[in-house]
Amino acid sequence: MRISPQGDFGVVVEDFDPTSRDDIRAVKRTVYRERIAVIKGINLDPHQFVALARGFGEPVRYYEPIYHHPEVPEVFVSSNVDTGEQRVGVPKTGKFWHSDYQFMPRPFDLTFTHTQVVPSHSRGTYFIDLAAAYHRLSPELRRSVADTVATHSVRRYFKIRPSDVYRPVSELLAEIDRKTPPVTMPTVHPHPHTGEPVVYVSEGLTTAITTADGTDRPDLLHELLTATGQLDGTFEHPAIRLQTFERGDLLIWDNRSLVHRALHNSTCEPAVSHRVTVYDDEGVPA
Ligand code: 7UC
Ligand code: FE
Repeated sequence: MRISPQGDFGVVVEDFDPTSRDDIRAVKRTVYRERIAVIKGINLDPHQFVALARGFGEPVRYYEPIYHHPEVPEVFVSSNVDTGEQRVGVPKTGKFWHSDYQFMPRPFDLTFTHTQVVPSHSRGTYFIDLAAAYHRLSPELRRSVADTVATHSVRRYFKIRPSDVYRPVSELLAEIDRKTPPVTMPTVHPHPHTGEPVVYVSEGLTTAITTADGTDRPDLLHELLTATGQLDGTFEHPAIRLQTFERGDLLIWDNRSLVHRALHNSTCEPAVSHRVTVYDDEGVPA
């Protein structure tokens, strides 16, 4: 196996052997240090994909079944291919800055994506490193957010399911609040595996920043989103990286230090991607 820098962000992995504990350990260590690994030359069916991810942690089924692969529910399918009654997966997923399961009590540790159908252009994922972003905050802003908490909710980006047609929207919103009540975490908290401070906020899912005495501070949320680059509609902010991929690539990223945002092409070209997310109770291997 060979691991080499991708450029200024992430690594490229060649000749990875998913059955080798040593290879898995080395890739995992690299992902927690470099945030993203692109494994080249891999073609896995959904069963094999979950088996590979299981080498890194415990695969978790997404809580909403409309995303599940029909044979392997641990595989989350993002697809714009409309096959009518037979539709598999959900189109235009993650088209907003977020971290996966940021709105749940425990966000995923690692996300794996394996693109099945790659359009010829305008498909990729933007990333921002929120551990690096913490170090770039001004000392004043760092002090202002020190004792605050951030609230996260999926409310704004919950996708209407086919079964929601003709339902009153108030009933749907009540269901969202019941199944996924807003979660609160310290705005800056140590990365669960590396201990680095992470300013874990996103434009799509963070709804509020609140001080220790209970004051809502929308101004601080706005400042943090601006400082981290998440309000830049041109995507030219220096903190934003565009990760592109080709068929046979498998992306692994550290979901607790990164926010990401999908770039979906606006043409009618088919695009299908498989995803598996895991909880990693082992952490960074020695
Ligand atoms: O359809 C989507 O954009 C899914 C999103 C609300 N959640 C992805 C996740 O893993 O948190
Ligand atoms: Fe995502």
